[in-house]
Amino acid sequence: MGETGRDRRMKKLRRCLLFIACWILPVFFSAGCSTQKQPADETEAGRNLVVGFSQLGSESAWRLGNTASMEQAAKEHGISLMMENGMQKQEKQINAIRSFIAYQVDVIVFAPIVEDGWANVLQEARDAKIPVIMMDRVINTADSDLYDAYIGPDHYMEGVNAAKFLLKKAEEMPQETIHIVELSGTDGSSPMLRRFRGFHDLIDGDERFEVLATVSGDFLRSKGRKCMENLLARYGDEIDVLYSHNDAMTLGAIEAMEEQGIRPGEDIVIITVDGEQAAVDLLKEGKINCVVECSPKLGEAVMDLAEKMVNGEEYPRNTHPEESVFTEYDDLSNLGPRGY
Ligand code: GYE
Repeated sequence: MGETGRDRRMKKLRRCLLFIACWILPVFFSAGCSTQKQPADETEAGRNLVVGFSQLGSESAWRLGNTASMEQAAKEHGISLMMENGMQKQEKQINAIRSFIAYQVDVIVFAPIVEDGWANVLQEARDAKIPVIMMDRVINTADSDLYDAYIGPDHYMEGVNAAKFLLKKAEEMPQETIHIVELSGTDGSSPMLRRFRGFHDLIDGDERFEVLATVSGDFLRSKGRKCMENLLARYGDEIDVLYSHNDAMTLGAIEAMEEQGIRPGEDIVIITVDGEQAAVDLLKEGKINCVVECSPKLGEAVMDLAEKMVNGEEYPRNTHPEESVFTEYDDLSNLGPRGY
């Protein structure tokens, strides 16, 4: 029997399907499967990037401002942000990073709650060839290849800047020995360790100063208040200066002082770190003497870097945002809203 019109049409269709199966599908799938590993410019300038972000918690206004900055910047860059909140637990952060590796995100960003204990999970990320950006805090490691870049403040310099203010202020203080109490942040965290070191490196050798006590308030307002109550009970009006590693603890400490009729900023000189709105307002009111700025607005720099990494472009290993120090000696009338 000769070929009918229907047979010819079927043959044509079969050839067409064969062509699609042999040529078009493989090309389509190979492109589709490898989008995560391809430079972002081949996937439309980062629009398809997936960033896994392990935030460490929600302990302060600084932290909330940092989370908001990451979310906002991801949105602006068209990046899908998979965010996990570690709720102040290292274990939770390690689990989050493992889940990002399993998901094969393009870039991992994490804010390490403490400096030690990351080697294994970061080695796993390296084995999976996923670049890692450390944000806000640093880790302690002999193997600097365990992460690819750091974006965040220089916490040591913040401690130095706090001490510099005190050295200036001391010139006008009448006490022969200036007694300091220190509220430190989360034990083992890089801002706690480095804000401590930077401050003590300048103060400890100077015999005008005596640090009565350093106690950890875990970067929390409630603990800052509690610690200050204890310090006041123990040292009373011996205390001349409070150096606090963050604004949240300072706000708690001020509550404790005012409850006992102590005038913050006058009876006790107050030096704090972060620069959240509430602290800057108190600086303007004279209840705080010095605010060392630490900016949480790191999102834009992080997303920019993530795109560069995936694009195979050059990028700096360390990026520190510009930060200042606001003091009672400055004219603060032009200082705009802080945004955190
Ligand atoms: O100073 C504090 C926060 O790691 C720099 O963490 C950050 C610190 C910040 O909870 O308020």
